Amino acid sequence: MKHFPKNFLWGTAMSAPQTEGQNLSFGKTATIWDHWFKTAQEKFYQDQGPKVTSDVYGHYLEDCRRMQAIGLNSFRTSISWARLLPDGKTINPEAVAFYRQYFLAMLDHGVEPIINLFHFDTPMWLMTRGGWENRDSIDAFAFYARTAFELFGDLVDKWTTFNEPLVHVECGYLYQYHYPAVVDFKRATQVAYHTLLAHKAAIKAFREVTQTGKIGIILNISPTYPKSEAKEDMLAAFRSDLLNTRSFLDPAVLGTIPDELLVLLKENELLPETKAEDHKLIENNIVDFIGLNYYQPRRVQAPKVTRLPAQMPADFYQPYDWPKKKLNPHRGWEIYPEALYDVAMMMKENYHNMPWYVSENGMGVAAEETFMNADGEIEDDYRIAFMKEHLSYLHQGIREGSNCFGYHAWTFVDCWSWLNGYKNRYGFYRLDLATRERSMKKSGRWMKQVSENNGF
Ligand code: BGP
Repeated sequence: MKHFPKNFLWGTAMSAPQTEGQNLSFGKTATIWDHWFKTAQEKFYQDQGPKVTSDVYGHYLEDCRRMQAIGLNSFRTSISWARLLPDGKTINPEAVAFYRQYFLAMLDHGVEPIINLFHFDTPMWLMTRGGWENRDSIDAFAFYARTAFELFGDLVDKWTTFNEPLVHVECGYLYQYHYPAVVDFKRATQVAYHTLLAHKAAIKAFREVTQTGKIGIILNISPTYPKSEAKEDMLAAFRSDLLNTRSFLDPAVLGTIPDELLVLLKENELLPETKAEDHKLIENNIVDFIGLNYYQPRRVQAPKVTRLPAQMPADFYQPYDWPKKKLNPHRGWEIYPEALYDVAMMMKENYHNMPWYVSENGMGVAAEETFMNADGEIEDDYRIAFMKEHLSYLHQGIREGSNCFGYHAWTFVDCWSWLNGYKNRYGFYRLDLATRERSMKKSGRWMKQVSENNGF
């Protein structure tokens, strides 16, 4: 039996744009996703867009009951910025009523809310002004954050600023999976820098508004493993970690941007525009905790040819296809649970053992109906095995002193996944796309036992 620490958080994560529905009603204005679906619908899997998603707007009360039914004591979702502040300035009373009822329903069902402010859903009113390339985005986000803390601070103790801030940067400005789908390394670093400052400005606002709650940030973590110990491969791995991990984790926890990162960006003419006062904002405004989303490792090797200045991250490191890898063929991601132990040790050794939790981990599988038994239950034994393995390595890290306080699975009810629509399912509950009904999967029953026993 593997026991987890007392008061360990067992829960799931979701986000506003992937679940709420009512995308252009009750006062909400368009985000980049609503706009992109309208203008480039063919990019989206089976034309599935952000309009209805899982209709949490109409189901949140029963959903909170369902969380309780499988023993979950916590839950992360996000507020939609474009719903709360449809023009960036004016508070939408319908949004306030909705979120208050939603958060109250969580509390009534013994589920602690962890509320995130940004999950890839840039409002269009901001995007038409240049989005995160515009320095005004920092103040706009800080105003939104302060408004949310003031409106919901009596119901919410744990907050996070951004979910995976690097993802909206790389998908929007390098790899074309998010709007505006441009490819420009220099613009990407500017967007990243403003995002970092927006995070810091939100922490500053939080400390001014409240003395009681806790605030953190959710980062995607893909620990880097080099192909070999050759100097060139090791350098590639070091640079990958600089760009993909330390770029946000160091400033969030340590209050510094790594010198090596600044040198690398400078050499490659990629430094963003900055102001002298930024330094103080970055140095102060340290988080209380970190959330880490872990799905897959990153295996790299030295690039065969390098361009100077670099045009893409591939000029610093290239993917290495490890022949022994275990693969989730649906999502195309490697399954490597061992990395969770390495992540736990990284937090302990390099980040003052700051409190942290696994804020997402899970397995997306297509055509799950093929695993449905005669009673209509999805027998997702692969998901149970996946989580058990990951939890085992996490447990080892905790036993060795890493300060991890929870495990949140992605996700609660199957949700809409950006360009992939409802292709890959992740939930403890299955979503019927025709009726929006939810039904518990075998993994939901399993999770109930795990949380009841605080281990397995
Ligand atoms: C994370 C995101 C989530 C979610 C998840 C699963 O990166 O925070 O929003 O989507 O990945 O990935 P996907 O939906 O791309 O399969």
